[in-house]
Amino acid sequence: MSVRIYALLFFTAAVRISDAQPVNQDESKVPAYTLPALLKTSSGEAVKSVTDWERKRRPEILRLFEREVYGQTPGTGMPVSYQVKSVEKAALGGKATRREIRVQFPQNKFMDILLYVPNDARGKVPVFLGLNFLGNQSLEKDPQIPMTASWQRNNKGLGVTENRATENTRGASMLNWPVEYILSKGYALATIYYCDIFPDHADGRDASIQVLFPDNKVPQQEWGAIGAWAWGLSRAVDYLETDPAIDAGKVAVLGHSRLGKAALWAGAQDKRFGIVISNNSGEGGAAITRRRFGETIAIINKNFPHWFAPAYKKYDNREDDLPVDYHELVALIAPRPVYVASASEDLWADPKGEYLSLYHAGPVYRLYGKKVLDSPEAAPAQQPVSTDFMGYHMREGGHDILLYDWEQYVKFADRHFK
Ligand code: GTR
Repeated sequence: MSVRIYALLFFTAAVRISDAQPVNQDESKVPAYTLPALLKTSSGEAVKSVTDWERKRRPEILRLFEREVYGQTPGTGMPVSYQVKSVEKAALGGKATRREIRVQFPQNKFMDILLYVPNDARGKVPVFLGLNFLGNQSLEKDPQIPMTASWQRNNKGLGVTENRATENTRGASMLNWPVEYILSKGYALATIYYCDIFPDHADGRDASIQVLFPDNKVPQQEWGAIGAWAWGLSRAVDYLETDPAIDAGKVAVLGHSRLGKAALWAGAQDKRFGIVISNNSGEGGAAITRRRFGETIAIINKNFPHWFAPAYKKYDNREDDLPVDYHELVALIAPRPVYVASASEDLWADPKGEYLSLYHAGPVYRLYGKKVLDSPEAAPAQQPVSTDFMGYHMREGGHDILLYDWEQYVKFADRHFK
């Protein structure tokens, strides 16, 4: 099954639940809105330099996303150990070494990193890192990749019942993870099953890594699943920094859809991510929420009550009261390279709104002297646009991550990592 079908299950649910709140997919009905000023502090001071941005405005915006959107991410101070679970030196017909590394947290919590490194690499290699939807065994039809035992959403098509992955999921995400292509371009690939970190359902918290942080409970600001997934991505970098095959100064984090939201939030908080890529992340990710085009805050909070901090529910149907918008999430990544991608038929995620976050983050990149994307119009489908530090494309087609998307990410990463 591709991610597309998987997402469709949620999409139909969302449309049904939102009967009471019409979903707008008509550009002419996007209301007039004013974005929160990126370069003005909450006390009204103009932000004129990188120093002003880094000392005053950036921390302010980061705090607002913690308080009002994703919740607070706790620190790291806990014992963690790494255990190699399996090694195959002749994976992909001898082209790669495949390892699986268990990141063991206290209380028997863990996440398993599946790591491919090209065998013809000379020295340390840059790496793409992203969470996956169906388990590490879904990347390849290879019986040696251990089947995830973590919670999985039941799925008739894949024969998943009782929330446990089955053999049918082996290789089920191959179209989304063109492993050989990525390796052939000189990159390693690291991935983790997202439900190792937080099982993606409303009652997932008790089985998630969040139980390791019983004190992380400022009322209304408790972190949601997106915060936990982002935290897991940072723990993966902790590991990659110890791996002699990997150039941990060159980690490109990426994610599709809900995992694109997590990638952006991870990239915003943790400067070790050298490139941040959002694939069809939509509402609560790259899309400007004030446009109220496609999915809205009320819909996402209703369908996925566990994704965000409780505080985010205050903004159901009140987008204009949210003290941030998502161009500011992208701006938190500056001056590191950032890439946003949409799909032409993925109106639910608001392609135009996804582009506009990138466009409106431009002033911060300009503060750093970086060239920005300066057209307010999203580029047409299949015509990627980029500067060295900002990239965008709209793939023809639906909500998914496919080879075409990866080709653009590799090209963009090459400019910095090669
Ligand atoms: C949708 C959800 C989106 C997006 C997507 C996915 O149903 O409304 O925000 O995250 O799921 O993750 O595939």
